[in-house]
Amino acid sequence: ERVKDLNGIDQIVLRNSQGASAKVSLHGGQVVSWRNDRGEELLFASTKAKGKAPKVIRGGIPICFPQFDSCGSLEQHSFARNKIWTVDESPPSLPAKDSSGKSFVDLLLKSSEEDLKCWPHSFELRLRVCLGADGNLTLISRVRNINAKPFSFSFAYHSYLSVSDISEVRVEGLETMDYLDNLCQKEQFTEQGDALTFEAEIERVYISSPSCVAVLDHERKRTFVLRKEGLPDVVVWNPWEKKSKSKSMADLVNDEYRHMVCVDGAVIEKPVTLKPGEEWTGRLEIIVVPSSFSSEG
Ligand code: TA6
Repeated sequence: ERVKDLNGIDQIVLRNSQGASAKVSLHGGQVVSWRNDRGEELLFASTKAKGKAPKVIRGGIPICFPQFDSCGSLEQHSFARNKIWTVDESPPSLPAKDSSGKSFVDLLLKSSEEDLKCWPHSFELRLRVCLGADGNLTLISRVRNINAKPFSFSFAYHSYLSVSDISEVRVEGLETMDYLDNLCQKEQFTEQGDALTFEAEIERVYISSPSCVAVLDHERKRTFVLRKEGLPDVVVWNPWEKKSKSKSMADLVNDEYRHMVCVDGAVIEKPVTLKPGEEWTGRLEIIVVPSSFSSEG
């Protein structure tokens, strides 16, 4: 069904027959909520964040396109997440349910005159958000170049996962992977540990990472398994205390940083180049499994 947020912007609510739900805002095409069949919220959202247009709430899964971070000429994580998207009516009406009981919505963002001023490339970005009959969340993005010349872009599903306490979180699947450390001028290192744990601020881009990464929340006996296609990199970020108190993180209050971890399916190190008419697809599926399965689980 459709509801409205604090600013009167439409949100689409997806539900499955088990009672799980997801909520997608037309503001940025952002998944702002994903609940399991017990109604537990699986994504982090800052309590203070009030979705002020054009600022998005801090949390959920912002879509970072056509540029992740501020490594280019555009603003932090660029503009797709600050725009108002539309429901893509060409597929079946929303929220569609298909035979397997999954519920999905198709959203569309087309480059506007305003966008072309800061990023002179005509594109269509289609996002399908799907809540499976088993409660899993799948996001499929398709970027099409409808321009007359090639363009390149980076992309990330900036996923704020809700965790009991960051010091109890382990990330598996990135062992021995090379990463760029954004806290050390993006210098390249190799992961040594058997799993990534958190004792301080971390902001890393793991390059050519495996298709499957697991985020284990020890206290809640819950593991998020992220399976990705077309997204060769993984961003792992937690601001820790000092950065979370900085001006740029004004919407992270008190010790909220302890209850979130960003593990983003992304394509950053080698941006995608599309010729006119070409299309790229980036697919992320997040599965929640009980207890501390390893990433092979
Ligand atoms: O995850 C990497 C990062 O670029 C961090 O540097 C931090 O700025 C964060 O993303 C910011 O995300 P936000 O949702 O605040 O735009």
